[in-house]
Amino acid sequence: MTIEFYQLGGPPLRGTTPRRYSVFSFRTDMALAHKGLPVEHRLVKVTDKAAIAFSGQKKVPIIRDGDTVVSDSFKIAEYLEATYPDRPSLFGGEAGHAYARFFNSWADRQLIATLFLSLMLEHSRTLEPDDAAHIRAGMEGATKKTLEELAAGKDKAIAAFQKLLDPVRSVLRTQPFVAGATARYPDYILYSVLQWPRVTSPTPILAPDDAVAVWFERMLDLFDGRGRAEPAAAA
Ligand SMILES: N[C@@H](CCC(=O)N[C@@H](CS)C(=O)NCC(=O)O)C(=O)O
Repeated sequence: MTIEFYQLGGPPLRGTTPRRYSVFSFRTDMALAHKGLPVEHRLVKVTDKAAIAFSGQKKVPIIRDGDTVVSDSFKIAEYLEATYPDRPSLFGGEAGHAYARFFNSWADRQLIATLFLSLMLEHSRTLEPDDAAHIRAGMEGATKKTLEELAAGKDKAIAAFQKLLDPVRSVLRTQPFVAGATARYPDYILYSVLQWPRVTSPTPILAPDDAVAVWFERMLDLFDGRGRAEPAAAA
């Protein structure tokens, strides 16, 4: 059965295909590709809460698999792993599941928290006016700073983000992927954290020879270049 996958969509950066820009949905997108499941993509505006009211909450990603509706990217990964055990494993067993849970928490609380607010001004400029106003109100309400004030901290935020990635650089010296010999869910988490800036801001976040940037290029090539197909802000 085809799985319906709801994520955020906005005006194309170039061409005619609407751009996708939900960081957490980039994880789900790769998780579904990893499992090789048939997917129907549904893009929704961030302001269109009516389109996702069936899920009983206001955020994406959401999947609908038959009668089952699951929201929250990590819960979706757990659902896919439990429901489709005969497909390639996202976690690689119980220890891998625990590692992915840690990695998810680290990425959200450290990586995203350090970098993303400083890119929200550029991000909002790529959206339709109502969606941009929604993002501005949400971010400024949460931080009590304007998007312009947050953007002024961009260089510092990028430097701090690069430093946070040091353990990943160390791990990538001994294995090709964050999760080991092959890409699994922790790789998709980190991929999402780099894919969002890639499609949001023309400012490079990593030097091209950074081991994490080299790994990210490999991630963009997975599943027939699924990630690379999303237009980069800098191109
Ligand atoms: N912990 C959730 C976070 C989901 C989330 O924050 N999604 C954002 C898009 S990336 C959203 O839908 N925001 C709705 C809004 O800002 O109104 C997950 O991992 O899925």
